Amino acid sequence: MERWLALLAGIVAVLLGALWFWLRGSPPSASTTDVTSQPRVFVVEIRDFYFDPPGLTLRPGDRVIWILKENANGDGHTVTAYHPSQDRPLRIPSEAAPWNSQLMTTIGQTFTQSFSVPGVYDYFCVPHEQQGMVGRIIVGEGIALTPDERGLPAAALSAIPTTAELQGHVGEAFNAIGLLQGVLYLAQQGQSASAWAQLRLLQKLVKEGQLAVALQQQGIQTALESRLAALGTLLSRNAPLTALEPTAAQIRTLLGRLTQGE
Ligand SMILES: [Cu+2]
Repeated sequence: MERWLALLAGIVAVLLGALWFWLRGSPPSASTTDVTSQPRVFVVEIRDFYFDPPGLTLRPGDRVIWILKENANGDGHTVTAYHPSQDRPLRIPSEAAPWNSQLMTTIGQTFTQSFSVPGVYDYFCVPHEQQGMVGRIIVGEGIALTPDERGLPAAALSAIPTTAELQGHVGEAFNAIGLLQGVLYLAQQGQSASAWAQLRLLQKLVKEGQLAVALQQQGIQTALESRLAALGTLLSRNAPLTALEPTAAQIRTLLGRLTQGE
């Protein structure tokens, strides 16, 4: 009889635990998997006439999704690797395959690229390369970074983040912006467990390393952490994108303070 009571008590405890998770709204998978090793989703917004963020530092396996956000002139934008196949000098690892999104003209249109070969990747927008619409992605750690800037127009040279910037707190702030935009994208796609896991990565990023130091120097680390917690609360309630956006914009503004005037 006592064994049955113990079993019953065990079942009740499990059910209460499940109920607690359900009420809290946080997917159990997100709290049990190791969020630091899974592939991440970075979103780069395509605007008139720049990529936001203009640089990222990835681990092999990470995914980048570019989303067309602005097209005021109607001439569209592209996401195109610097490669001889595009009549440009080779500015991606020689073993990596080149890519070209073709002209994107519909707001909300996306282009996705996963990165596995370590190295430095430079890309540009075909119609607006001469206006400095370019970006740089570093994949992997401990890469010999000897940026050879031959073959870039002057406007592109002044707009492209340097490899030193990308490996410092500016690069970490760019990564945080890309991850934040990725959180919104995942939430919008209904992938709430992934959005939640990625938000935790973001929270970890602002607590550690060069980004944490830079935020402390600006006196905005606590404010940023509180906004991230607020975003987490909204996510756990499955709030619609329109409800997430104001908080995300506040986070974006705080992170932007670290990337200006560099
Ligand atoms: Cu463009």
